[in-house]
Amino acid sequence: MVNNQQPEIQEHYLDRDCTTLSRHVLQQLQSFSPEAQDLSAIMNRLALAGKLISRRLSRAGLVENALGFTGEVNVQGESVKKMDVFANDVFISVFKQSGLVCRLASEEMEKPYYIPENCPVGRYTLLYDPIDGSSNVDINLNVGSIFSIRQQEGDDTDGEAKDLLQNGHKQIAAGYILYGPTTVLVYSMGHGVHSFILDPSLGEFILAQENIQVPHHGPVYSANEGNYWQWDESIREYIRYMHRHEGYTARYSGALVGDFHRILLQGGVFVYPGTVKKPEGKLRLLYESAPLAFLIEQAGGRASTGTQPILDVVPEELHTRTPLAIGSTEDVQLVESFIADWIRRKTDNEAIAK
Ligand code: AHM
Ligand code: MG
Repeated sequence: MVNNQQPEIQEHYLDRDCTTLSRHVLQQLQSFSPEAQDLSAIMNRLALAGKLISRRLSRAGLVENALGFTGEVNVQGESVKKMDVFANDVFISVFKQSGLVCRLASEEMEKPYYIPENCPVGRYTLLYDPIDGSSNVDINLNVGSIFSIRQQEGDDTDGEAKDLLQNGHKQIAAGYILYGPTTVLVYSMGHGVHSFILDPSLGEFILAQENIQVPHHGPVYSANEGNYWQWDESIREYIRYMHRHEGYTARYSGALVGDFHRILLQGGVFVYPGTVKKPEGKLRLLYESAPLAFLIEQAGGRASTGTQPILDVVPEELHTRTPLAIGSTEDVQLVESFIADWIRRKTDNEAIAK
């Protein structure tokens, strides 16, 4: 029986269900130019990669060879998980024949993957972290994929991808896919931040929220306090300040994408500073920090190394790491103020000692 009771409500839901990712991208770009068509097609491919990874994760405990380690160590010196390899290969398979990209650079590969000569080559480069938070995979907790799109500059005939060693303002688009109770894709092309939820019955990412704005301040701070004695004094002072003041609460999931998503929607700050063992921290600029910095700035927030905006950092090499403080403007500024204060005191003390 047809329900004619509330046609406007029905129309609203149908409209929402029809706002798929690719339609949204074209609306955002307000154009059907070849560039807009390419970017829309890239987002579609990213959505396909997200669906394939989401499907694998949802059945990981039931299929052979989905969980656990491969026994290999990656370029970062980290043990590789089978899911890292699977997800890395998914992005390559999805883009190899697409004619949209010329290279794919991943956290899991020492050098970029160049599209072979017998395949159509596009003008864009995809940079990605196939599985972010992979320590969560084997225990059925949320993980994510992070992506960033840049245009190739120059011909890169030596295969060194030197044009990728530029700051984060060069990103054309960035986003992530969060594999949680639902699979969520969040992206920005420099016109706001928008989220989509995968509707498994349709196999489509459907618009959930448009123009997300991060609150100016939030209660959450997200840091691995297990590193407390590895941090320098400025960060320890900051954490002690958070302990002593009311209105703050800690949340840390072990997957940056999950922690970031919470902060994007509810406010707060994620902090991964340098440690004694890793003075530049753990997070990779091109695959993790810069794409999320692009998103948070689009959402009205802030991303910093503690002393410099993340988007201004020029990497020395493809796998350069940076300390990261990201989230609500006020909360990131608080972290920066502790670092600035500590640098000032150190400089003063050094001057006195001379
Ligand atoms: P990964 O991409 O190899 O999983 O590493 C990045 C992850 C982030 O998702 C997370 O915030 C961080 O590493 C956790 O590291 P730690 O266990 O040192 O707190
Ligand atoms: Mg990773």
